[in-house]
Amino acid sequence: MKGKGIALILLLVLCLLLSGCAAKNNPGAEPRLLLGFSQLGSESSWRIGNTKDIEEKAETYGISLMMENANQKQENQIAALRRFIAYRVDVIAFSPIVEEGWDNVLKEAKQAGIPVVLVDRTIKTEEKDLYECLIGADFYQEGVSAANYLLRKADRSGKDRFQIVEITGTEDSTPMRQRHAGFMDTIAGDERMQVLESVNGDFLKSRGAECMRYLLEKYGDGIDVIYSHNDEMTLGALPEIEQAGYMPGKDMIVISIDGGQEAIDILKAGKINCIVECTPMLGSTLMETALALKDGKNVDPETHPTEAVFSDEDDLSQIAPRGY
Ligand code: GYE
Repeated sequence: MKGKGIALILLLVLCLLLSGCAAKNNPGAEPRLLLGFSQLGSESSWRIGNTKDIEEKAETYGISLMMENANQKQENQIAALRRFIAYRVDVIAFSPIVEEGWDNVLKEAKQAGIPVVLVDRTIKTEEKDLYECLIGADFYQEGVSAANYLLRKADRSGKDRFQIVEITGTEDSTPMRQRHAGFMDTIAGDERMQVLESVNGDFLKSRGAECMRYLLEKYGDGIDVIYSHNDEMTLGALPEIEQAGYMPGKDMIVISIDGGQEAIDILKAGKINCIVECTPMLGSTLMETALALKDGKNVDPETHPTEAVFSDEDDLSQIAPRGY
C-alpha cells in the first residue's frame, strides 16, 4: 500500500510540473504567455491596489506583463492597445475608462486574432465578440447595497424625510452608471427619500472636496445623506463637512464604496456610516483567464467577485487588513 501512495504522490508532482503549475514563483522559467494590460490611471487607492495586485499575480503565475498606464485618457488606452496588437501579445486586457468608443481598436485586435479581456469595467458596443469576458464587480448591486443600508437606517430612525446628495464617479464609466442606477432604483418609491442633486467627482479626492463645498454652500444643513461613489471622493468631502461645522456620520449620513484601509479606519472612527466593498484584487482571476484563453479553453463571460458591506450596524473590529 505504501509503495502505491508514494507512486501516486510522484504522479501528482509530475502532472503539476507538466501542467506548468510549477511555473509559479519560478524565476528564470520561460514566460507562460505575454499579457498586454492597459490600466486607466492612478486616480485612487483602489486603482493603485488593482495595479499592484495585477503586477504581483503576473509574477506569481509566470506571466510576462506589458502594462501601460493611460493617466485617465481614453486615447492613451487606445494607443496602448494598438501597441499590444503590433507587438503580437498573446492576450490583451484593459480597464476601459468609459463605456463607449472602443469598437475600432477592438476590431483590430479581433482581426489580429488576439483575445481581449475586460477588467474592472465594461464597454457598450453593438458589435459581437469584441471581447472574451469581463472580470469585475457588479456595480449595480453595489448601488443597491448602499441604498438598502440607507433604508434600514431610515427605518430605525423614524424620520420621515432624507434629503440626499450624490457625488458620482467618472461620467459614462460603468461604475458611475451602475452605482447610480442601483441606488436610485432601490430608493425609488420611498417617499422619505429625496435626491437634491448629483454632481460628478470623477473618482478624485480633490474633486470630491470641490463637489462637497459646492453642495454645502447650496444646501447646507438641508443635506441628510451623502452618497459617494468611491472612498477617494469621500476622503475629500469629509474635511469640507467638518469645516462647515457638521459632524460627518452623525449630522449627515455618509455612504461610500471601495473599502480601502484609510476609509475603513474612518468608518471605525464613526465619520463614515457605511462602506460597500469593491475589491481591486482581480489579478488571480485575470491570470487564470489569460492562461485558459491561451490554451484555447472557454471562459465564463462574466466573473463578479464576492463583496461585503461594512457599516455601523456591524462589529467593525473583525475587519481584516485591507491591503489597499
Ligand atoms: O471604485 C474607484 C476607481 O472602476 C471600481 O475606479 C473602479 C472604480 C473605483 O477610481 O476608486
